[in-house]
Amino acid sequence: MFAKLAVFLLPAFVAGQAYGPPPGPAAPSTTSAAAAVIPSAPANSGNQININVGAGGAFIYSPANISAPVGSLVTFYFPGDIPHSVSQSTFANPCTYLAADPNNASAPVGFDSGLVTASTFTINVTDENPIWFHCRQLTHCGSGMVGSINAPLNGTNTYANFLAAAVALGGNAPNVSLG
Ligand SMILES: *[C@@H]1O[C@H](CO)[C@@H](O)[C@H](O)[C@H]1NC(C)=O
Ligand SMILES: *[C@@H]1O[C@H](CO)[C@@H](O)[C@H](O)[C@H]1NC(C)=O
Ligand SMILES: *[C@@H]1O[C@H](CO)[C@@H](O)[C@H](O)[C@H]1NC(C)=O
Ligand SMILES: *[C@@H]1O[C@H](CO)[C@@H](O)[C@H](O)[C@H]1NC(C)=O
Ligand SMILES: *[C@@H]1O[C@H](CO)[C@@H](O)[C@H](O)[C@H]1NC(C)=O
Ligand SMILES: [Cu+2]
Repeated sequence: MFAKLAVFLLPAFVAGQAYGPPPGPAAPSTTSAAAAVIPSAPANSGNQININVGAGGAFIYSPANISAPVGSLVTFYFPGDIPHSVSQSTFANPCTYLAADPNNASAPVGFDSGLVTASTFTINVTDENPIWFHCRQLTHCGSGMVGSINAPLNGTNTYANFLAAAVALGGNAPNVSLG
């Protein structure tokens, strides 16, 4: 039931997401050439939820699995010096970027931070549907660098199953070049 529901809702939830550069004055600069790193994510406050990407050199999002009410802003901090990304995928294909469909201009296109360091990237949570994402740096997704927002807590489409599917791909996870 959960699998069918999530697949059915996918176009709607993708269309409902808004994402882009970090909003507001609190976000640190992403353009300083002198600073190779930025601070780790500050504590959550109000509707602002923060996630570290690759903190301490580990190939993980911390936390990797969150719930975020509609209206939340989820900001990813990239405090380390190894390039990582936050790239939207689907439950069915955890390590495959949800790229534009050249045959369907109205098909959903996933968010992608790019492979970056010393940066932040913010997603606006505009509906309750699950959001699945991965790191598209070579080998990272297949080693378990995936995350979810509002994943179902039970049934098939849980974060635990998403993570297990990514790890099962391992070295067979697709390598993409998005330029
Ligand atoms: C995300 O939400 C913030 C605060 O509500 C708003 O300032 C910003 O423009 C939104 N970003 C996008 C890409 O919709
Ligand atoms: C194109 O994508 C839209 C949005 O996901 C979908 O509703 C439509 O059925 C797709 N069209 C084709 C021909 O696949
Ligand atoms: C499954 O999770 C939903 C919330 O996501 C909850 O309402 C429901 O009671 C849970 N069912 C079981 C069997 O744990
Ligand atoms: C994911 O987060 C939910 C709470 O939002 C928690 O109940 C669940 O156990 C977590 N799953 C894993 C695999 O960490
Ligand atoms: C992706 O690249 C990594 C590192 O070069 C390699 O180990 C892996 O086999 C590649 N995966 C595929 C599916 O080509
Ligand atoms: Cu990574």
